[in-house]
Amino acid sequence: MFKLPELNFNYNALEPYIDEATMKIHHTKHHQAYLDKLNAILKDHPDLAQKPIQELLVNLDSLPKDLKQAVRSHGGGHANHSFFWEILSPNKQKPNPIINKEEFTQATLSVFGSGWTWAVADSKNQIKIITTPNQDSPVSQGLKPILGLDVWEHAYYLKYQNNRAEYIKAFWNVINWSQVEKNLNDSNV
Ligand code: MN3
Repeated sequence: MFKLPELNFNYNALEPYIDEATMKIHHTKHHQAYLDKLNAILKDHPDLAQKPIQELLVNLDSLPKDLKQAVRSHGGGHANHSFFWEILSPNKQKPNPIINKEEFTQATLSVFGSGWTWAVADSKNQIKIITTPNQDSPVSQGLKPILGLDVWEHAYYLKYQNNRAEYIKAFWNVINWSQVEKNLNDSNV
């Protein structure tokens, strides 16, 4: 069974950039919903349910056909949110210039519908900015996520409504740059 990870900070800790209600609903309702569906899908597959979620996402094609899309969506949702909570911090830190803020911002503004923006490292450890639709994980493309931003409306609508640009600007104040550094140096995808 996959479990909801605890946050390293309180729901109100990212105020005023990300509001308490959004954090609470996002963690306990949205993330939990991906988990509930993932666990339901894998109920009869204990061998798969005990693997790290990244391992399932890296090898989507090796999954039984009837599970592939469901793991992609709900497993991706679980992995992406678990990753996202880790790269947030209430303690303002010095940005790492390895990630181009302007490029990341433009990519985020370009996401049509629901999706994510990522800074990823490719197999040669080159940093790229990409976006993925829905809950697709970069690891399914063989890319290692370094930084990620949830661009689903549930991540910002309560406070920012349609103003995604303000949400992106706010995000830059709550990035856990030491975790970004850790992701960068992590040898695993
Ligand atoms: Mn979300």
